[in-house]
Amino acid sequence: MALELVEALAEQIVEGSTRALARGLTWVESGGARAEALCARLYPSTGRAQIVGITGAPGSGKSTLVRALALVARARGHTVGILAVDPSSPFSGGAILGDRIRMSDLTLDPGVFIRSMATRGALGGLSRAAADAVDLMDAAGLGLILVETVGVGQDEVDVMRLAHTIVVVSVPGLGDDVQALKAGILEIADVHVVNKADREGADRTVAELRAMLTLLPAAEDAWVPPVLPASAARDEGIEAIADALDSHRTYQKTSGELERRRRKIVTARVLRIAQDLVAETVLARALGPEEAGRASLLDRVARRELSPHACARALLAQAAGRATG
Ligand SMILES: Nc1nc2c(ncn2[C@@H]2O[C@H](COP(=O)(O)OP(=O)(O)OP(=O)(O)O)[C@@H](O)[C@H]2O)c(=O)[nH]1
Ligand SMILES: [Mg+2]
Repeated sequence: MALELVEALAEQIVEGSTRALARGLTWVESGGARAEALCARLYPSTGRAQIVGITGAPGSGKSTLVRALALVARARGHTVGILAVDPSSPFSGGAILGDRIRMSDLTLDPGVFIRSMATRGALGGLSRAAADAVDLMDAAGLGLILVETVGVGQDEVDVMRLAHTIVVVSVPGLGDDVQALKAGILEIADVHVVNKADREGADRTVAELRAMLTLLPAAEDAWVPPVLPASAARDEGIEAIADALDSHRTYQKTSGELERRRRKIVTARVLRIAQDLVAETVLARALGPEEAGRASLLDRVARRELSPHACARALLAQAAGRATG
């Protein structure tokens, strides 16, 4: 890996070159040493952007909302980065393309940068790559970064944990609010949007959500997540959502919550990377060719002579011995 290449690309990204940013994001998507080097080089230049995660059920209107919010943010003078994280299989290219087409009028604006990212199913890969991608956008000077991901599982909740502000999008009358609660989505919301408020039942969903929020534990001076009806398709209620994002930012800054959230974000991120490294090292230890003799450890587990716990500990101890020795 040519370090000069990393350095040159990093410089161009910081200077705001869109082409360089696009190239860097491709690096990040494929992962590996050069991506790690690029992210390390750019990390000191991050920390300025407001990172907003937008999640919710499939088809709830997240992309439509992201588009509308981006337009409002542009009118308010912010530059905007959009990262659409597609959590499903690599075969979902159609959905990504669909998002791109709907976003197309934004792509003409040089103050907006849009990127879709598909997962490769790597262990911890999704949230790690998303966090690195957001860093690159941040280092490129984009002021508001909107990260869209569908709220269906733990991976997606993990992606949301990179955001300073989390917006959860619901729609009227699905009656699956309780399911969302189970998935841990509702608890992480800083702002609730009831989209498709042009449809019947929006008032009830707003009321239900507000009622549910009162059941969640909250400290006395804590931020109370607003529940905002909107129609992203009709551009209604979007200014109020943008206002809520601003208010949340202001609250975070004045209360010290921003520093706490940042701390939580980096902690989760470092843990995830460390977990991946441990998993890789242990797996390499267990399955690597040079360990042909020791692969019998796994055979012994299969034969029930060794417990999975004992085997994992043994492999970890060996890996640690190699790392320090
Ligand atoms: N009636 C109505 N339809 C909407 C509204 N917002 C979005 N839609 C429609 O809902 C459908 C899904 O919108 P998307 O923005 O693609 O939803 P999404 O949540 O990004 O979907 P996925 O990314 O596939 O999970 C589209 O047909 C939109 O036109 C709205 O406010 N009202
Ligand atoms: Mg979408």
